[in-house]
Amino acid sequence: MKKGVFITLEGLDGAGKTTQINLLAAKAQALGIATVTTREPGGTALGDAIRKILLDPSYKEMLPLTEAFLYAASRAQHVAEVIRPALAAGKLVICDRFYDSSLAYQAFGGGLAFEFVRYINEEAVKDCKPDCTFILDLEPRVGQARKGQMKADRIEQKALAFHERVREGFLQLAQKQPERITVLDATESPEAIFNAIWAKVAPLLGLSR
Ligand code: T5A
Repeated sequence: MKKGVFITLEGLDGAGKTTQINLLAAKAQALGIATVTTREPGGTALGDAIRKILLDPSYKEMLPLTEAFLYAASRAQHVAEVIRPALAAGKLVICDRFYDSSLAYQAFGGGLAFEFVRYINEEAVKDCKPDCTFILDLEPRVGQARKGQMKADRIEQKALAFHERVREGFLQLAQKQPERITVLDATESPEAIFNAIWAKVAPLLGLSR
């Protein structure tokens, strides 16, 4: 069924995902490639409503389990409404965070059983898996410093140790699936990072670099 190309960007908050997604989408569109950019949590009306709940700092009591179900719920809706139809139409889909964020944040960071988080997300996405994933890796402090004075959301307010575990989780995921996941040094310049991303994405689009 899948005809398009599905790319995901992952990493800690402030790693530069949005910056790279904008560069990648602009390049693809300039080449005439039909492109959809989207994000998680969110990407649909229901998903955006779930996003508000998930990131609202006033819900301090939210259990890791509640969090995991809400991210998976947003993802199921997103796959069905946006990602799967766009791929079926042959489009390039670039998504800011996906499945791997739940494994890194809710399992490695939040301490939920890895197999449980994997299971509910397998149910959410079924066969709709990324062709290629980039993890923009950096120290949590660097990402937080980049975000500067912006008001931290509920996840960003978690302790530094949480974000260290998330980072380690992302790196372990990349070690397990090197054919899909590429780790990039997020402290390089945006241009250097983009060149590394394009070198992997261009062949997937049937283009030479
Ligand atoms: N979450 C999400 C889960 O816990 N489980 C899940 O399953 C999912 C899907 C989402 C939160 O939810 C959590 C993770 C998150 O905590 P969000 O608002 O979507 O929250 O936040 P992020 O995805 O983290 O997005 P951010 O905007 O925080 O970070 P980006 O997009 O990675 O970074 P970007 O591009 O906005 O850049 C940040 C700053 O750095 C600069 C930019 O100009 C900008 O000022 N910058 C660079 N500076 C130096 N060198 C570079 N190479 C730079 N690239 C960008």
